Amino acid sequence: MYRPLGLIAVLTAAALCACSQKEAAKTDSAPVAQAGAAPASQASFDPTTRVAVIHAKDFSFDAPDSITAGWTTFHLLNDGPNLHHVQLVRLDSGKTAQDLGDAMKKPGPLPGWALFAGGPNAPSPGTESDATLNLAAGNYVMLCLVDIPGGVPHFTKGMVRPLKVTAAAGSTGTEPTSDVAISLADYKFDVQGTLGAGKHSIKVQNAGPQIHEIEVIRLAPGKTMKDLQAWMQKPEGPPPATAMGGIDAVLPGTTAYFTTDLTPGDYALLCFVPDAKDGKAHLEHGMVKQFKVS
Ligand SMILES: [Cu+2]
Repeated sequence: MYRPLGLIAVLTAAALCACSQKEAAKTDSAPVAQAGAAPASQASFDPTTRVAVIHAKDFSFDAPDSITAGWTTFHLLNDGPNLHHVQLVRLDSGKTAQDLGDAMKKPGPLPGWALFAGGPNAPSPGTESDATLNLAAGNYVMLCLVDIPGGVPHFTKGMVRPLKVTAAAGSTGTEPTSDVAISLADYKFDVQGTLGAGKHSIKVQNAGPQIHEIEVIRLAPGKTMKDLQAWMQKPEGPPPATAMGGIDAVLPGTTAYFTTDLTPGDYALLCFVPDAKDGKAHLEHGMVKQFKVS
């Protein structure tokens, strides 16, 4: 296991956050705004539908404390104002979130007891994403690795929360059906099926050998990947793309599902996971797939 967390955070945030310096400034006054805002978000887990609802905001998760093992759909609502996601990490060997935090402060690979288990990838503020995962029983932690504003990962500001997955007494859910399959490999997205306009259920398989993620972005009208890359180098002004979710980093051999609703426009699939060998984001190794929806 490698140590991709910081870089994922930097790149994901730089590339996808709908926040600029303006947003960062706004964040300072967020507690005031939130004081008069609508009732608190409601997290839940319904063992019948096997849907877990998670709300993310600056800087906390509202989420169920426990779910049962099996296929579960994680529905993430980003209440903003910044970009957030849910990276699930399974903690084996009795390790805790505190142990993980300590391990992440040290250089070098993450210990083998910390297993990347996916999660709903980042939707732009005010939007939603989902991920359907088949989780084994165990102790997990939910993290937000986004580090805007200020370059400090959100998990260090409170976006870290334990999730207990208990052995299922009843239903372990059903594996979703899909109309599009995307295989993740070093370093490409192999799409089977058609990413046309409309709703899709997408099956994601990590064919390895490294961990990978998938994030769907929609380019703003008239913007190109070159604009996005330039903006990533120097994030000034509004981002030239919006974030539409996907599946957070998963181990090789993992199958997960997400849904998306595509409208005409220019899109890209991206993997920001830093490479095991040189630390560069996988997208710099070519793990970018652009497509057009007409
Ligand atoms: Cu966050």
